[in-house]
Amino acid sequence: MKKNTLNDLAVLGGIPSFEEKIHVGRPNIGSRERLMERIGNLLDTRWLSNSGPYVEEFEARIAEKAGVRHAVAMCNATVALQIAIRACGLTGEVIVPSFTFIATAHALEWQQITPVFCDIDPQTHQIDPNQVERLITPRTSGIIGVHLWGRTCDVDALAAVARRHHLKLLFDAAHAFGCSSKGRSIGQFGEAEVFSFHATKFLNTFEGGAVVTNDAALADKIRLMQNFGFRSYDDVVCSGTNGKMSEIAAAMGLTGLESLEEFIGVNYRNYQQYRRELEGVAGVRLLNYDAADESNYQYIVLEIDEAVTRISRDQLAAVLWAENVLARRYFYPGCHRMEPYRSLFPDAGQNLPHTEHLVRRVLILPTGTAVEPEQIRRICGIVRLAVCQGEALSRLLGHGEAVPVPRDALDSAAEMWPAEEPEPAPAPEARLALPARPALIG
Ligand code: T4K
Repeated sequence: MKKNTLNDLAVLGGIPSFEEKIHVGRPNIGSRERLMERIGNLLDTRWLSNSGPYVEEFEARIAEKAGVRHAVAMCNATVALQIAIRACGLTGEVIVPSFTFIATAHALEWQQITPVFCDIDPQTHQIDPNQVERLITPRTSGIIGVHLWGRTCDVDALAAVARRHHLKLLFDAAHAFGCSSKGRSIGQFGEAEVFSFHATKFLNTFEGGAVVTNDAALADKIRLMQNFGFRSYDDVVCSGTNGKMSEIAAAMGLTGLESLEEFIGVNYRNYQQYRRELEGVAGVRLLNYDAADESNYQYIVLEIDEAVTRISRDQLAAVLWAENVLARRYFYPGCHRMEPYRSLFPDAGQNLPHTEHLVRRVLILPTGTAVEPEQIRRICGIVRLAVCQGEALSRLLGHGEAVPVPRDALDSAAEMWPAEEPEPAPAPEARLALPARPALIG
């Protein structure tokens, strides 16, 4: 149903545009037949984990795609980051952007390393290499760049800083599998790079990740560490943990890899459609992907300039949630404003003006193979209506710190999944209530 007036909006009592929730990060699923065939094989052979044939094949395919010599598949990217950090011998302080998923910072803090938060370039959202250099102290042992949204950070500038100060350089490439920078695939930079294959990533292994590197000695160390330090039966040569990827995860990954070009193609098509449909909506910027680099186009990133739209990003999020479009505020409020960092570094925000500004503007919209062009058309129609009538809508919704997300959308994680039955429009008082679970929208 096309929405023409403010009264049509569900947040003001209209019927939600979508009966089922439209998610950011809905998994791409490749060929079910191929997956079931692989699962059948692993059940037949009874080889479920510990470097089985699917994991070995998956590692070879990942290394090939990233153009590197070594890939070590893991149970998720957070553990992969922890292991890469430890294997590189990072200690003391490590410089990271605050504008990233919390796992980047936690992977350091988890092993008593202090994350030192760096600001970003407001145009690209990537870590600012100039500020990195200013944050170096005698305790600094390394830098972790993050290739946010599948765009790449300034790898050359970061490498130059790392070289000048004899620092280790790692990349959190959780978003950047299949991407490239100036003709070189992501995976080839720094000491090592870490991919995520979480369910919400465009290539998924249910849960999963990988460390890739060209350094044979480092790869060997990482492989040992992710298997308790076992060199061979009964021979533990270093401290380690359990970071292994399971065979069923690798089976999913191999199946997804067979459809990789299709996934990227759909993401690209969706991105182009969002561009077209949101063109000319004043105050709404769609982050662009540099056509000179390869990308997986897996995030649709809007920036809402409230000075122009007159409606805040949070109000727009509430409008979309009421329509059952679960747009996300990644990575609000910034790592430095989450615990334990908020208490450890209460003044960190003073050095992070661009991050502080951006976390209040960014809104991520759904894409991937689960989203149809017709749904994108309707989502953009809602954004256009809300922004074009921003001033009036903002007055009706009211301002405030609270995100006016329908309570029924926040009551439980289970309700994040598509409802069997269409949900009734929320009662007016519920619409503007404090979210019961704020963690679900940030
Ligand atoms: N570094 C960076 C820069 C990262 O972005 C991440 C992860 C990491 C490191 C760590 O990687 P992993 O250790 O996870 O491999 C999600 C993902 O869980 C997380 O992997 C991802 N980044 C982050 C950006 O997004 P949440 O807290 O937003 O997840 P959740 O449960 O709210 O799900 C997002 C949406 O996806 C929901 O609307 C529901 C939908 N969904 C989710 C799952 C799991 C589905 O439709 N199906 C599903 O199976 O963190």
